[in-house]
Amino acid sequence: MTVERTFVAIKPDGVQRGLIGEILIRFEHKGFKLIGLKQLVPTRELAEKHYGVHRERPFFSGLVDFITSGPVVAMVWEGDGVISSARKLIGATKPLEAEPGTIRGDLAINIGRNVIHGSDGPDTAAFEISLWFNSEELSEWTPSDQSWRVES
Ligand code: DAT
Ligand code: MG
Repeated sequence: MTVERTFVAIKPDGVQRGLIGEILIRFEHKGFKLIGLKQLVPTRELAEKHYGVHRERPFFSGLVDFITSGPVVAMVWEGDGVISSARKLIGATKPLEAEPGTIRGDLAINIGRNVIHGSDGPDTAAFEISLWFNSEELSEWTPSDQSWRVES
């Protein structure tokens, strides 16, 4: 497995519903390493770039309205296989189809209010990390229990 980084964001519904701690703990307990964390209200420009791939979809303007409607908690997580593993922790896009045990499966019912975003592949992860974070906002560090988490 390769060490990867992925971009994860708790959307405004997750923040408004008081789910920040509940979501952070799932990534911490899984064993991934937190590299960057901040709360911000995204500008329309940032949101439109972030969801640029969906620009032509009918839900695009509503999605941008929603994601800019309040604070978002933006994160970078690092670890072996973290990009696809984060997507598994997050669950299916449609919360009613997301498995119990996943974040969306446990915490959401509405596709337009599905609580959390996670990058869907290596190129998207690199693009989204550089879109949301400056390099000085990212911490290089070694957890003291690192040898217990990763293959040596
Ligand atoms: P994901 O967030 O699982 O990567 P996506 O990239 O296909 O899903 O879509 C981005 C977000 O857009 C998704 O989290 C919620 C919203 N969305 C997707 N499909 C939608 C639809 N059919 N109606 C309303 N919102 C939708
Ligand atoms: Mg997506």
